[in-house]
This record gives sequence, structure tokens and C-alpha cells, in this order.
Amino acid sequence: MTKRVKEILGYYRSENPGVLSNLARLLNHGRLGGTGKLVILPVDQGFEHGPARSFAGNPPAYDPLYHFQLAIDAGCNAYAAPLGFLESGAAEYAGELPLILKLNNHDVLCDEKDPLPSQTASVKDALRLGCAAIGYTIYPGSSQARGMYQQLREIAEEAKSHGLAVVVWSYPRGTALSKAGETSLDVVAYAAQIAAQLGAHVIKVKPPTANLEQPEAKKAYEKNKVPMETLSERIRHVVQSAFDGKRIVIFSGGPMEGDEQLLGEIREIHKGGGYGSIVGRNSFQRQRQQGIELLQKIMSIYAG
Ligand code: FBP
Repeated sequence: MTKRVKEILGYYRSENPGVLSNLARLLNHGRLGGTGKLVILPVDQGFEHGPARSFAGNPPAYDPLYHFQLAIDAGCNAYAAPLGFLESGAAEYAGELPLILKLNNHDVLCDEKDPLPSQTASVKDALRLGCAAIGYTIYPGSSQARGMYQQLREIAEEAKSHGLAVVVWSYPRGTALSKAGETSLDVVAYAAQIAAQLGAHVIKVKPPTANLEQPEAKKAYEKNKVPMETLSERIRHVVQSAFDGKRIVIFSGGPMEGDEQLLGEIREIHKGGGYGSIVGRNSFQRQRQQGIELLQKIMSIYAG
């Protein structure tokens, strides 16, 4: 166990040994194992965005096993997916990499302004499939947020009681927010704080822009001159907002973009003290070899 991983586990001292062991599994696996940094492959876009939008650009990615192999060959810390994808390969790849079962999902066939994901799997499923963690999405800013917070509270309690780690996708969205507000610094930092307060061990947010959405928050940023000009400064602020860096905060990759643009963003996340990335479309929508190479370049940045 490295000093850094021990230090991070120390932030979760009140958790039971099962949870701590599973957090250690996530932190110690793959090319970044032991560094305290993580790169995770998430493949729930088939459900969240639809199969053609997700996989038509790289048809081998329709196959669930493709993603297990991609995560293993690239050296990711873990692979996260909904029930169907994990059930398809969990036995074949048993013990080869930590898995995160996403317990809720949302589709865009009825793309409501105030989304409410459905619970699509259980803690029992996660245990049966040998997962290290459960994943859960909340949409702070949705008029349905209260229900999501309550569901997460219950499911996190159950997951932790069985020794599973809890990963929360905290994505602001809903009628209360403007489109730009979904990724504005104050709102992303708020979303990270809410996930931390709900007991998340690992928090996933989108990289924040320099926009400020809420007038009262804007006053606080201006009065206190919170540094927010560069992406690395904004990342630092989001990490600080999750218990002063005492919760693991990772950042999503977003839609397909050029290598250099994405790598530039990753350098800023690293510089700002982000714990890592969760990169789906930018890895599996590229040809296999290119996807692996890009993931490895990302890992090299985090490895310092
Ligand atoms: P990407 O790297 O493809 O953005 O994946 C990260 C992720 O959180 C997925 O788990 C999820 O399906 C997707 O982003 C949601 O994206 P959006 O919020 O744009 O619908």
C-alpha cells in the first residue's frame, strides 16, 4: 500500500473495512494503481443517449465484452456500466478489474427538463457480480432532486452496509438552471458538495466553466476573489468544495473531441489537483488502438 493511498483511505476513516478494501481496490488497480489517481471507463451511454449515438461510429463497441477488454488493455482503474453490460462479461472477466454497477439510469426518449432516473439494478446485483462499488446519478437542480437524494441516501446506506464503495455522478440539470448554468463553477462546486454530504466516496462532475449562475453565489466569489480564471483554478475550487479535497473528485470526458483538446483539459485537471477522469465517449468511440493510446496518454499525465 503506498503512502498516498493510505492517506486517501484515512479520509474515509469512519467506513467499515469492506468499504475501505473496495476503495483500495479502485485506487490500487491498473496503470495508475498506488498513485492516488484514477482513470475509469464508463459505458452507460447506450442507455443514456441511445445505441447509434453511442456505438455507430465504432461498431465493435456494440459488443459488451469490447469494453471490459478496452478497460483492461488500457490499464484503467475500473469499469462502470449498467446491469446488462456488466452481466454480459462479469463472469468471463471475473477478478480482472474492479467493476462499478450503475444502479440508476435515464434515457432521452422522453427528454424531460427535470430528469428523474429509474433504479435499474440493486445492491444485491452489485454483490452478485463481484463489484467494488455502486454508481448512482443525481441531478441537482432538477425539480425531482429531492426524490433522488432520498433514494441515494437509502441505497448508499445499503451498499455501505455490505462493504461496497459509492460513486456518485453529480450532474446539475433542470428547469431551475440555464444551459450554461449546468457547468458553471458555482453550480458544479455545489453539486460536488451535495454528493459529498450525501455520503459519496467518489464524486464525478463535469469540468466547470468560468460562468457563475446564482447571483448570491456570484457575490461570494467576487467578494472573496476566488481564483477562477483558468481551468486548473476552477478544478482546485471544485475539489476544495468536496471537503477540502478529502473526497475523491473525478471529472468526465464529455463528447468526442480531438486528442490535443482533451489532453489539454486533462493537464489542467491534473494541475488543479483533480483525482482523475472518467472517460467514455472519447475512448470507445475511437478505433480500439487509438482509444487505448489516448487513455494511456491521459494516465501518463496523471502519473506526473
Ligand atoms: P463521457 O466521457 O462519455 O462523457 O462519459 C461520462 C458520462 O458521465 C457517462 O457516464 C454518461 O453517460 C455521460 O457522461 C452523460 O453525459 P451527458 O450528461 O452529456 O448526457
